[in-house]
Amino acid sequence: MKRMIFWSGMLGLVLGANGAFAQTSGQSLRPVVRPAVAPPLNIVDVAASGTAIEQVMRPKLRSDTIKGQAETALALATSAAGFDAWVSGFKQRATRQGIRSATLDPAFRGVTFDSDVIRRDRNQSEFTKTIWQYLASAASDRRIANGKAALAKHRTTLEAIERRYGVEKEVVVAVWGLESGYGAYRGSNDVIRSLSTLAYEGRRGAFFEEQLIAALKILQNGDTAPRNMTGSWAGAMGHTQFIPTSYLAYAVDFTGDGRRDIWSEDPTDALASTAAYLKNAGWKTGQPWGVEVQLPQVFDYAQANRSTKKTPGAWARLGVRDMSGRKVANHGRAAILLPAGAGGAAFMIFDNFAAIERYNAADAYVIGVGHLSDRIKGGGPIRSSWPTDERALTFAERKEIQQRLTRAGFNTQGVDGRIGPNTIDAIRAFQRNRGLVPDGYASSALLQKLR
Ligand SMILES: [Ca+2]
Repeated sequence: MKRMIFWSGMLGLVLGANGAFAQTSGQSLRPVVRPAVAPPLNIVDVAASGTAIEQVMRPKLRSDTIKGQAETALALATSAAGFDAWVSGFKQRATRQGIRSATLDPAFRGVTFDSDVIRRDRNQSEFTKTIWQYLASAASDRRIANGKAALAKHRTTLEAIERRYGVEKEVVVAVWGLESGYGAYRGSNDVIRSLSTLAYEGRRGAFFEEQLIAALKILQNGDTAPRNMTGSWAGAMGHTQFIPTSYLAYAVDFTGDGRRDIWSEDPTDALASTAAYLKNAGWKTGQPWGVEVQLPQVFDYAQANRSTKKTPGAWARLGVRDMSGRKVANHGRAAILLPAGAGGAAFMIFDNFAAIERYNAADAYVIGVGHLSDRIKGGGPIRSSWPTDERALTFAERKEIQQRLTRAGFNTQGVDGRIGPNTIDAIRAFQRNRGLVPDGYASSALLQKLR
């Protein structure tokens, strides 16, 4: 799962630098991990009441009219009728991929179509959050306090995991906090039922069928039993919400009982699996994910770009300093990230930013994990102000920006509602052309100028 890759994961996509998040209520947690295809992004707001915040990249199918609801109900009834036949066909495909009937039969015993899963898949809210609204939840006082308590409770285990994988315990705890509220919201859906429903009739059938095959391999390995394999409605499992393919690739047995058990109350295997995942993604021990910085009065904003990397010393010569006015320590080459454009906080981000991104590609998620880990470690809040008079753009508005830019001669290479590198480049070109600060930020103010 990676940046600019779209997840499909469980749901959403990455909106790129200007990420806005769509929020779904009552959602479960989501998977995270990067798939060969596109993983979903989702972030769980633990502090609240199991409310998840997700990024949505695609237009959602809405059924908010009575007619739409009736059509949905009819479609779901029709779908349920075809489910058993689909399962029969799927079992043949699974057999050809090495899944034995001794695994398939108990896995599908009593499994029925789950119309609630499809409703959740289709009813993503259009409501979006800005980066500062997202961070207020991701690093709320409550989530910070719960993280400190979780770290204290599992300190010995987390220190052993840190020694084995080289990933700092506060970072592992922060992922845990965002993915499941430190284990409080792991999801109680039957994973085989959810994945087979989504593979059969969801929007990304091929992706979910791949996940279903992976889930059956997990059962065939004997790591857990069919009805004990629970997770989010979209198949993300355990304390740190691994999707099945990521589990197969990265989960570890840290307790030494021979099973990679990420479903139990004991979070040990899940936390070690997260550390193993980050290590595999290139985690560098001791390197920060990022450091909040202040930019000089005169700064070439075209350099605030993920592909422009310099040492902290080189950035310091351009006037980039930490919030105390000092040169940032030399942790390696870094880029400057402006998640809310020139009007908000700036971060000097190191390679570990990209490692967290492998877990979930949304900038806001990565900053959320990183900042929460800093706070759990005792660090202070982000000091810069945010452009709070701005609001999150809707999907339709993001498309309108792309349409208007392209029409004005600044080609976004397509109109898909996602603010990716091509759109950011087009925004910067437009801004330069109009004598504006070329920060590439897609804002409601920018849309006004385009109109
Ligand atoms: Ca184990």
